[in-house]
Amino acid sequence: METNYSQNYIMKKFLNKYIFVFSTLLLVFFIIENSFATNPNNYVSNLSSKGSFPLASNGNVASILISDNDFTGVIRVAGHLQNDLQNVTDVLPNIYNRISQPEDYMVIIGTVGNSSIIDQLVKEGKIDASQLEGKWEKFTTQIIENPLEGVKKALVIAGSDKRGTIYGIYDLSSQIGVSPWYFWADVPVIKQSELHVLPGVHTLGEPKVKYRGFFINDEAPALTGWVYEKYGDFNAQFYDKVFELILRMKGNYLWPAMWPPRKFNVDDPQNAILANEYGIVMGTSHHEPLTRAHAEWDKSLGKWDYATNAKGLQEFWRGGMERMGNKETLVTVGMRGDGDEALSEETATELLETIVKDQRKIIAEVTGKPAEETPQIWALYKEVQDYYDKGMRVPDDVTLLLCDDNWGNIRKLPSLDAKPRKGGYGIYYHFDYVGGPRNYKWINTNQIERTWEQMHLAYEHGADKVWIVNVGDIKPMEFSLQFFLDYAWNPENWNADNLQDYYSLWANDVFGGNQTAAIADIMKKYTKYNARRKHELIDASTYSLTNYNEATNIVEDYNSLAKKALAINDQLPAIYKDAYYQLVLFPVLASANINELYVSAAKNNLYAKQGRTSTNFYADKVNQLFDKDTELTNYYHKDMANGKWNHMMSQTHIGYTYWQQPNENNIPETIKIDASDDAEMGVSIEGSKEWWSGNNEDATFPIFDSFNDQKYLVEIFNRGKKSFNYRIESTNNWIEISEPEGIVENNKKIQVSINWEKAPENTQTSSIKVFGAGQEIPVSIKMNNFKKGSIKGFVENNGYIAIEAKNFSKKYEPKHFKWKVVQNLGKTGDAVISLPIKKGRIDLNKKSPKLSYNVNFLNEGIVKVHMYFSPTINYSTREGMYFGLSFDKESPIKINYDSDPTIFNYNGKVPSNWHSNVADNIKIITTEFKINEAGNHVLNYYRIDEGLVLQKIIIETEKSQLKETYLGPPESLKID
Ligand code: REL
Repeated sequence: METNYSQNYIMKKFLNKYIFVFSTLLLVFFIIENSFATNPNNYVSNLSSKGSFPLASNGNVASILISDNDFTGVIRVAGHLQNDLQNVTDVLPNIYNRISQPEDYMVIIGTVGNSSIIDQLVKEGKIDASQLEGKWEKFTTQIIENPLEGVKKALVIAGSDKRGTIYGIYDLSSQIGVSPWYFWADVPVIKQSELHVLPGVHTLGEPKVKYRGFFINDEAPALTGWVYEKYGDFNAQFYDKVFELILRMKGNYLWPAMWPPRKFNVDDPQNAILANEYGIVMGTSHHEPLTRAHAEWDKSLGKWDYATNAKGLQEFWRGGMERMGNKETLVTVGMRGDGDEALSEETATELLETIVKDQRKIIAEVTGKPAEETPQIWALYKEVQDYYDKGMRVPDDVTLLLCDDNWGNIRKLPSLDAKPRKGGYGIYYHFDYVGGPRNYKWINTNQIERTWEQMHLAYEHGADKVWIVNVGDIKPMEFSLQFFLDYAWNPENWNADNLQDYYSLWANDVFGGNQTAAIADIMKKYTKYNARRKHELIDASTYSLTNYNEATNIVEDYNSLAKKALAINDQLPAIYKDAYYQLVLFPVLASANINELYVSAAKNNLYAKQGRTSTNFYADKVNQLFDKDTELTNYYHKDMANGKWNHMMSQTHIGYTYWQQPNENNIPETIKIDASDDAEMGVSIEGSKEWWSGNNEDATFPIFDSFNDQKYLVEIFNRGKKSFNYRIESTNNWIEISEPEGIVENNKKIQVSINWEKAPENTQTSSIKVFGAGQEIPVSIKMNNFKKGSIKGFVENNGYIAIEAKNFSKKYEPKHFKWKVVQNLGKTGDAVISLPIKKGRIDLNKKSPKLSYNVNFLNEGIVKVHMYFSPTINYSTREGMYFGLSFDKESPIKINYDSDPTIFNYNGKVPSNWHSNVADNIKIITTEFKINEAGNHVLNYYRIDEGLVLQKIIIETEKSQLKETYLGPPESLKID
């Protein structure tokens, strides 16, 4: 019986702990036999059971047998298993190349067709080679009785090819508790003395995406500083660690670091040899053809210009191919300008076609094989996509590497009915980027939900040949990267319904079951908060200080997350603390800190204008938070893991003024004021940038209504050095004031609300008066005490209705269609997508898939419906991207999400609003409707095209009442 499951390793580990506990119970009841059959994901237990294999038991660890004619890389990785077993059990198992000393229990490792031992087992019918032959990267791990003379039982790990066997070995390592991140994130190995492998054929099958890997890029100052200190250079000692990491995560592909002066093949000739030995498929980035690093092009070779220097370039590329030899490589073809530049102002299609033709000629000549026998990619990156759009084609065997917009939004996908191509399609994606609108390379700002959603789209459109992601310095992208590779192994494992489990699976795996749910929650929230806006783009003006409490909420949310993260840290066993700091705590603390830094700077600037005494406090606070950023970094560099990761967080990140990073962190500008010696009162109110002191203009709160039961803040502040007494009086007894009198030292926030029981019905106006330091400042109040009556749905409030996409009142799903809530996707709540993707565009009519939102309007008139979508790019080969909207029973109107004109910028062809869309991480589409009557209505949202990700809806009912904020107002009250 084959237990053929295809979850990646992380799936297998989650229940490990519980399974052990559970199985112990079962053992007590003597029904151990079946205890693991229900969970195919774990095949190593701490308990022996019927038919199990004693990998480690009673102080013995089974010896490893691997034939010496197997791949050197497989033999090397078997050595890693030997070390892993020692790290777990404290016993170093023996490793043999031939069966000179048979033992009762042995681990036999080998590659079908490359291992005399495995081939003998196949010949004798002891293992079934048909499960492996001709397969890509597959392994089987199973127990064989009497495999060889003198051996009672063996655990046989057999691979279909080099990587298949290597994955089999590392899979066993992960089963015994060695994380792929044991080195790169100091995830501890937990000691175990009893390790028993369960019967059955354990396999992950074949991966669904053929080449899966990452690009080390933008690698200075962080990674470079670290590498220079620890290894001297980007040499084979460094890459050894990178290759191992890739393979432990079951990836197979790498674009190496290439920022000049780095040249993978030249810096250390062992680099490429080692990669090949490990079975790592090497490539070069999108603009480095025929395996040549960009930095290898020397001015003495002439101009990087095919029109004038074809010969020089051809020789250069020929050298690359000669050096490559038989090493497994995906060869980049095509050409861009010198470095990461466009080739020419115009789209030189004909020239580029000639270039690719000539490159293929070189490939064929040097390899001595037809060009199509060497795997190649052509990256449609930035302006290159335009060549393709204008009709340029490359031979069918070349993989078309489609790209995102550098901000995680895929720019092009094959049409759903595209004819199959031999080379297929791949995706080049980004978790880190250097370029406009801003570099983002400091800490992780990626949500796995968006990665899932975009790569799911890609997979559904048939882009499954290559998935490669730009990970910058590797750290601190650990979590996102592991998700990317896990998802690439089998995109069918993860869907909108189970995606949230990834957090707990990961947390459980890394932290050994300690605080799993709490850590999962932190990961989920910090990535969500960080994805709202890259830190590099945040400044003092990002969040509103006055509207909807936005800036305060942002700081409070981050700080409460930081508090929880610190509390978890206190509870964690000491051995996990280094891993926890780098994977969880640092990104949370540093992100919370930088957000508070900018909000404090904003307060300082505003308060200076208002002459508040506390202006200087916020100037000092900015200084403290700026220093704290350095402290957090210093801990990462100097204390964490005894200084192992020095330099890794040295990326500058505070005080950007344009797309390129500042040379050093620059503290935001602050102002100090000299407050008057006496007390002087000032007043500000929520929802207004104004402030009042001795002037007679009216202050007016936003409207209070009985449904939303708002509580607005009035802030009394001191403009002088002496404190003063204040008093607030209200004209009516239905106005409630949280602290009607007291003393103001600096600032005092007082809450004003309405007692709806006492308040008269319908609309009323009233006021309060604030007295202090010899002044008297009135604040007007307008309130609506509605009768509940027949109101249904989201209720209008101060000129708007705000709705989170997932809170629809009803959904309509015709046969084959589904609306899916993707939890945690988006800036404030969850997002909604329409599935299946494969159904593509459908006609719009009243029977189309529909989400309905009940709303209630206070008045008739024109309303603006603002639909907040994730900033998806129209990746499709057809015109436009459409959805439908209607109110009530009206026929839906068709709206083009992609109606903004296309422009060309440094990123190639993008929508004209691309800059603000990616910076704000939202694309808002606004449509006007006329509402003929106040009261209950239904807003309907229809699918036309697949691929749109709806996060939120804001209906603006009264012009200029909707206040400016970064995230939009919080969700309105809903009456069911
Ligand atoms: O993110 C990218 O793909 C590009 O910025 C880089 O590949 C780029 O070429 C850069 O590192 C330097 O040349």
